[in-house]
Amino acid sequence: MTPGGRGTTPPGLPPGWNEHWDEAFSSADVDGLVPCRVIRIDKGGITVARQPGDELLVVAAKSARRVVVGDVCALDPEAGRIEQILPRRTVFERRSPGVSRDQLQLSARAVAANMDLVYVLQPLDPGLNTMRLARELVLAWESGATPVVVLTKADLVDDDVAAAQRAEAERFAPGVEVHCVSTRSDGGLDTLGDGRSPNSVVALLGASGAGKSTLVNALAGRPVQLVAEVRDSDRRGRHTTTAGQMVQLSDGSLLIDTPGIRSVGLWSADDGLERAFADLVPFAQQCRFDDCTHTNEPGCGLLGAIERGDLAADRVEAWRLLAIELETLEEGLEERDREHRRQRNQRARRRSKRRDLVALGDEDLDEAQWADDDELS
Ligand SMILES: Nc1nc2c(ncn2[C@@H]2O[C@H](COP(=O)(O)OP(=O)(O)OP(=O)(O)O)[C@@H](O)[C@H]2O)c(=O)[nH]1
Ligand SMILES: [Mg+2]
Ligand SMILES: [Zn+2]
Repeated sequence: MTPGGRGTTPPGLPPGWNEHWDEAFSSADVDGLVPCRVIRIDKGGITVARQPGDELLVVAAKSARRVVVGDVCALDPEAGRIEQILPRRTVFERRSPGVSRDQLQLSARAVAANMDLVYVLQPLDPGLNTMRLARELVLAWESGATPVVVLTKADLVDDDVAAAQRAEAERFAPGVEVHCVSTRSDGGLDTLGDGRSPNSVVALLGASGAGKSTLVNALAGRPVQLVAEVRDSDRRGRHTTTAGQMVQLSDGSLLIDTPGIRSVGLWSADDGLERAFADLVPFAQQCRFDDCTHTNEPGCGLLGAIERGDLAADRVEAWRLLAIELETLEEGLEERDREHRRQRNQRARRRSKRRDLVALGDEDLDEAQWADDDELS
């Protein structure tokens, strides 16, 4: 925890502690262990807080190696070792970095846990990217937390431009609160706080340069995260934040800024997709064909809704692209599982062949080896 943070957590308990964690901790098998919360993960290791203001560098037992910022854990205080991760209430997961959609080694990586809200940040300058917003909302919903859209850098655009982009964001985020903020003029930061209750945990999601760390610093009222100028040439960020960190605000709420959640590769997110596109779902259910691709079929509920003006074409297109991406991912996962099973069976067959060979006399060996080669070819 960053020194100076005043929480509403009772003394002696980790930041963001509440009845849920009380119950979860007391029903876990934690004899001799104490509760803690992971507040930073960087090259130096894992830092936890046993109470607000506390910072302790620890290690993790093998079973707890995959801790992420926000995790609530059981700590062996003598050994300085995390023994257990308590079940996560929400978790932000994304596809592992560097793994493309069509490769077999698909895997998920958790990057933040136990948040109540996800602030989805998009800068008003250079401007809203609705496709990215749609994708980020899918991920935010999928985490189990509630998304809030935060349009940043309001001081860089005229009011009418901000209003138009806000309307566009609302169109792409039905049922989600949308805020325009500026950290330069303090604009909108107070109303953003109205949605947080003491002890609520907020993760920040957004592209590099969107202003996540600047927002953390502004809300914390002190420089707790590094900030870098966006490049003038292309207005892109520089991937400044290299460690995940949880910061406590004076109202007791906790913010999580992690480099892992600025990039947004979808990971199995069917529920998230349905939540983010809840406005489309009733129309999709009207399609005449179960395997409708919503591109040219007669009796397509979505195309009909576009024609009647009930849905916007760009919104349906965003949904179609994300749905295809998820489907491709699922197929990739199935393929990966099939491949794993095939390799396992092959290894088992080879092992049993080897056992047979040992049991056979020398003169039978050649023939048996030929049989093995036949089978493999
Ligand atoms: N004018 C203006 N600039 C802002 C505002 N918020 C952020 N910036 C600038 O945007 C740039 C990027 O901000 P960061 O907070 O580092 O962005 P980030 O999202 O944390 O980026 P990564 O750590 O790379 O993921 C910095 O130059 C900030 O000063 C704002 O409200 N107004
Ligand atoms: Mg940052
Ligand atoms: Zn259809």
